[in-house]
Amino acid sequence: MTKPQMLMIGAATERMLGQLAEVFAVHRLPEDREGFLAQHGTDIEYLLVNGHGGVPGDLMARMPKLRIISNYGVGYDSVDVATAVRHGVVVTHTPDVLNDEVANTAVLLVLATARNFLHDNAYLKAGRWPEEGEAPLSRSIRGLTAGILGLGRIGKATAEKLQAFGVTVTYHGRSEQDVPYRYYPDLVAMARDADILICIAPGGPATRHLIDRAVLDALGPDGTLINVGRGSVVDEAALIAALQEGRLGKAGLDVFEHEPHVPAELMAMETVTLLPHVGSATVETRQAMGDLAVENLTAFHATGRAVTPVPECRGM
Ligand code: NAP
Ligand code: 8YV
Repeated sequence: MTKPQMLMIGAATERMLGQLAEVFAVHRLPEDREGFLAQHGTDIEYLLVNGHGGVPGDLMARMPKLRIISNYGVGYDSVDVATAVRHGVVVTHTPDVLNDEVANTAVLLVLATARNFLHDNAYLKAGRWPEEGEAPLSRSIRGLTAGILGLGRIGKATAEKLQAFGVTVTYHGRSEQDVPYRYYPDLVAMARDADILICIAPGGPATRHLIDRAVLDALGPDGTLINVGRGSVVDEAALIAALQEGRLGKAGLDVFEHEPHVPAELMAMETVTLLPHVGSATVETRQAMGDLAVENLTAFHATGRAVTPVPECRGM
């Protein structure tokens, strides 16, 4: 029997490829996108994308038999869900299995920025310790207040971990939740009262540049911005200006507005700790995410139902 046709855009692990090949005829989108679509576009029913590149609406129009898009990641702002729903295409993602890892990344960024660990590591390796003596003192996080923008699955996991370090948690979102943390309906007010602002909100038009000059100024010269959500939530130009002008103290960033391009101004600043979008990037967590991304495709193939559709596609 011929296998159903599946297209893969972006990276996947060997384990995922092995699992997928058992069920599907797997294609990778080649450089010659037009040539591929002309030859195979009308046969593709299943699509796997990674959360970075996503799938634009115009590509969907070239695949009229498309039934499901499985996103290998929880954030799906790069998938045009409205167009997918209009075409009757189910979109799935990988919630929960990465909460712990991404929360660890957020806490590590909080600690790395406060304690200057990467700077101290470079100081030692450059041979400066014997020459220049002890590295400068850093700051403790005990007793600080962290305001979380986006107290969702990952935000809640981060809040729990921060409490073990003696950090008080507050949060902002569109709605108040039944949680033991103070809710701020106003993001600027939360930033004003916080030492650390942690962004774990999704990307997309609704959250674009929520963290702007006013929020950064409210956080202030002793404040720290941590972003493990999406780069688009932060006005990067405003962030660079605030850091350069000393209106904001420090930043720890895993995500950027135009990945994989990171502004040279951010790279040049010692007060900034940068990671190349590795929040969930461990073997263990990527395995769990990969298994779920594949299961969404195979379960849909076998039963017509996906395991973890995005909220907009529940019931499809
Ligand atoms: P989630 O459970 O859906 O939580 C998202 C939170 O954001 C909710 O608490 C929501 O609260 C808040 N939110 C949504 N829209 C908002 C808006 N317009 N204004 C203010 N708050 C808003 O999602 P999650 O699983 O925790 O994942 C969160 C995000 O983290 C993902 O979408 C992804 O972008 C990012 N992420 C990054 C990495 C990484 O590698 N760095 C890894 C995984 C995920 P309300 O509904 O009350 O507003
Ligand atoms: C991954 C992420 O970088 O899940 C997300 O939303 O940003 C990350 O876990 C990515 O999606 C892996 O493909």
